[in-house]
Amino acid sequence: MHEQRLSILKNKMKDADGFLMTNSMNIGYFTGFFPGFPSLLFVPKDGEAVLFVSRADAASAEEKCRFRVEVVGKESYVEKLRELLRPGFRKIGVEESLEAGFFSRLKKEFPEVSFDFFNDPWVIRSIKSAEEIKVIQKAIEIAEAGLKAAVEAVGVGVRECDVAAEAEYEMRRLGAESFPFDTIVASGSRGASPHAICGNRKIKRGDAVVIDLGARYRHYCSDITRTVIVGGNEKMEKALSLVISAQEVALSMIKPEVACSELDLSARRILENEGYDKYFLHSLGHGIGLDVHEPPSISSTSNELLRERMVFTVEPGVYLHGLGGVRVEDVVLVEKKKGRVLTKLPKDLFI
Ligand SMILES: [Mn+2]
Repeated sequence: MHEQRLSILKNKMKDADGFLMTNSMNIGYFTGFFPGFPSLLFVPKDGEAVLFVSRADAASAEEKCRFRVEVVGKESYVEKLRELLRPGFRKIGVEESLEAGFFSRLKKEFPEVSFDFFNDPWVIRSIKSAEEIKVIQKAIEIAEAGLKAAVEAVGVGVRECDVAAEAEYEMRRLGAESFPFDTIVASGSRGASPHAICGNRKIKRGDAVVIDLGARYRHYCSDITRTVIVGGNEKMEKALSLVISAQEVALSMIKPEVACSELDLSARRILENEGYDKYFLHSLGHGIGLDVHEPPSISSTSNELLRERMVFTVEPGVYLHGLGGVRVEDVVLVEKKKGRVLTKLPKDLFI
């Protein structure tokens, strides 16, 4: 499997002599070993890949990495790299996320080499294998159980952080390794901010409560949002049903070759009909996998096309300043002719 992933990468190198990676998720994806400390993977176009790891990672890297492992001791990564960069290497691809300090060090140490940015590792990662889809499905099941536990905990007078605690406890019990982002429980006016985490605010009657959480399982992430309206609140209920319709329209359009921007715009148009598009403050969704946010970007400015076996979120929201917010988020898999929603939790969770 990892040999195959590396050969896909090598095929994308074109005129580059090799590819240098420091991103731990990329390294994990291509080698099978997810480093806990700074590491460097060098993949020459011709020849053997080498993973440089720190002494702290040495034992587990040797156990899990499918390729040659070199332990970096007192010497620096750059010195190790010098042994590998054969004279004649002219162009090396580096990740777009490469740390600026390390990038300028590389340019200084190897003036004869041009280091060009590539995003191929993420493009390759955006197409999921059957095995990856299974693992994501499990991460989703854990998050759904967490969300259910959160919804059961919601009530008048209950603090947001107590709702989050119930969700996280349930997810941990079900095997969540960690949480890919801070659990969001944002009630009442706090919900008007799309990324409010949870606070000490006590939930009141009439509040819309946005619950957005995820779990990490065998390195893969899930990300789900549901909004619960406590007691009645006509305005927020209307906003929520509008957001649900916007999501349904976007979901119905999913199939290979559709432009990601078109999905975003289709949801935005539904909100626009009611004059709510100006309250939709973020893009429609994002790819999900080893990272909770990865390509494809489902936004109005995205130039990517959907491809079979991409997995991403669809999460329209409406945020009314001073009043509150509503958002629903599901994870979808692109199949041959349509999108398959991997999330099963019902959407209209009025209580
Ligand atoms: Mn999300």
